[in-house]
Amino acid sequence: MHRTSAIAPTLVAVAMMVLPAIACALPSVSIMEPRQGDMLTTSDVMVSGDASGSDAEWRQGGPVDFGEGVLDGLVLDAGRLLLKAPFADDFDDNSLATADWDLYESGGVTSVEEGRALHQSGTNRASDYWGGRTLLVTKRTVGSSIEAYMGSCSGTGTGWGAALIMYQDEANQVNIGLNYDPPAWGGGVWVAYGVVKGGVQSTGALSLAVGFSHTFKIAQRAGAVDMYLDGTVVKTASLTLAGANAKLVAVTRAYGDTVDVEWDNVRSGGYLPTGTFVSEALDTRAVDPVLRRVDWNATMPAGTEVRIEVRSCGSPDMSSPAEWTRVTKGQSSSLPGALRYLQYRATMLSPAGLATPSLEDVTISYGKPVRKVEVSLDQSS
Ligand SMILES: [Ca+2]
Ligand SMILES: [Ca+2]
Repeated sequence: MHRTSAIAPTLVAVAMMVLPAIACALPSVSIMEPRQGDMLTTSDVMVSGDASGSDAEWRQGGPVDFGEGVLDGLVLDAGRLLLKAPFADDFDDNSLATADWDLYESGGVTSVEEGRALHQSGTNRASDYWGGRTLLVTKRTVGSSIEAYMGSCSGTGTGWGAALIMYQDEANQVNIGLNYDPPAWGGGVWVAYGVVKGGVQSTGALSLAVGFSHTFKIAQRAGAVDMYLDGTVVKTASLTLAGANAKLVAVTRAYGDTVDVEWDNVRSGGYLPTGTFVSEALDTRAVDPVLRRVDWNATMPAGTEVRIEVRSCGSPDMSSPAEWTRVTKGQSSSLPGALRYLQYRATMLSPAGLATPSLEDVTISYGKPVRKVEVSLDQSS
């Protein structure tokens, strides 16, 4: 120890517990006759009291926390995690997903994803009814149901329409949508359906369309297919469609007719059988945190499940982490040992796909033992 100043400066000794944050039982730190430039040795610093560390809680939930993790097969909806539908497209990125859709266009009518929606529009340059069609077909089966929102539908000429189709093959399919006929053929825009069962087709008008924004849905149940308009069954057909996919179609009747349809929020019924969420890594700011309790809030309809696992790692990039360890809800004993950075993984299950669990939040409580006390000398006063 060396002392170079003849007059002892006024020192304010500030004891700081850097690891961990302030505990309820603060140890006291005394600096014995400090001088500017002093090297502190253990004989100068005495720690007394109970340096017992502190407890902390990592609570995760809502769009921000869940938005910082990695979702696979799940969606973040109103701050909760849910299983995804087997097929869904909100057309929000202005780029048609060619991995999901096959596009068929003819006669000058095109399908373009723009403005967070799908637009099917154009002018018939062919001479037959289907000449001006545009078809967009999912490459996936669509589960028990398919629905789509029609934001608008309009056209000019002798006839035009747009429909959602649940499609098994040319001989077996069901559609519902809007269809315009000129006055001589009934007049007005109608909600119309079409059923092809074993190659036999039946079609009909259900009601005059009130406005041109509607949600259409086609849903299967045992031996029957229900057609919905804005959430209400308006027609039922007795048939079964196997491995069906969905088509969105816009048609015009004759050369020069135009059609302009906006589709959005295509969604298949049911849910994926499984999905996972991996959280960001939490820096506990403790060398060896102690897990105290893991808890969460979830809704689990019959046939669904939520599993939570935790792991930790000594580095923030979670390279070479400890193994995932599954924990039970509210578990507060026999928890795994932890390193500085904590992470959890939620696995959501719905084997039959009929309902989705909902994960609202996850809370991990942990203790931070004292391993180090840092002291600084503030000589400013
Ligand atoms: Ca897209
Ligand atoms: Ca959209």
